[in-house]
Amino acid sequence: MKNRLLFLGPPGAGKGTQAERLASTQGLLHLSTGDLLRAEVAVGSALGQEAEAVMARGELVSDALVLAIVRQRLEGQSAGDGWLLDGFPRNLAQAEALASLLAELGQPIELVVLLELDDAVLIQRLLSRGRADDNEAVIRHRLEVYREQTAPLIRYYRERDLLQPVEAEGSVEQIGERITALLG
Ligand code: B4P
Repeated sequence: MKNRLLFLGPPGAGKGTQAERLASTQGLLHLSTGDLLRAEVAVGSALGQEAEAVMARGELVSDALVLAIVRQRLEGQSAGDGWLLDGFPRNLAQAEALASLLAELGQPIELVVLLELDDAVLIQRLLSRGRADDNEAVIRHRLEVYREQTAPLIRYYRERDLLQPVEAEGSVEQIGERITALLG
């Protein structure tokens, strides 16, 4: 059973929703850089203060900051434990840094799940969620940032034979079953 996983997809595709579900059924560490950053904002740490305005604009927080958070969490894991990265990496620099970190830890990625969904449905889902960064102008900007910076990772992981696309339309359970079927 594959247990070192990465979830990729546009904002609102349901990465967080599916990652939480799968991590709990499979006993994996769920690492959401979005959730970790929001937690820093909530406690008002120096890191959170730096991230808050960037997130409110729908842009990406600096690579160095996100990498420091991920490194700290993954270093504590033993090889057999398993983890699920959700919302990270978000650009090629983060993907390269992650590859070096995982090589250092001897814990390579086993599967990259790409959640695919039409823009109109994404926008509707995010508008009904109503988080601080979920107004229409910011959502559109997050989609542009995704296309420019994150979408190149689709090719990056396809070339490494790790990518599996999943249709992210349907009920949470249906999508969950599609993902579980890929774990082997
Ligand atoms: P994230 O927290 O990663 O959030 P997201 O991409 O907007 O949402 P996700 O795809 O997880 O959707 P969800 O399950 O919640 O990023 C937020 C910000 O943090 C970024 O813009 C950036 O500023 C910063 N950030 C994060 N990681 C970073 C990194 N690595 N580098 C730099 N910056 C970073 O689902 C969305 C909604 O749809 C929910 O309301 C959910 O209930 C609903 N939903 C889910 N599945 C559904 C289904 N099947 N049917 C109907 N509704 C569904």
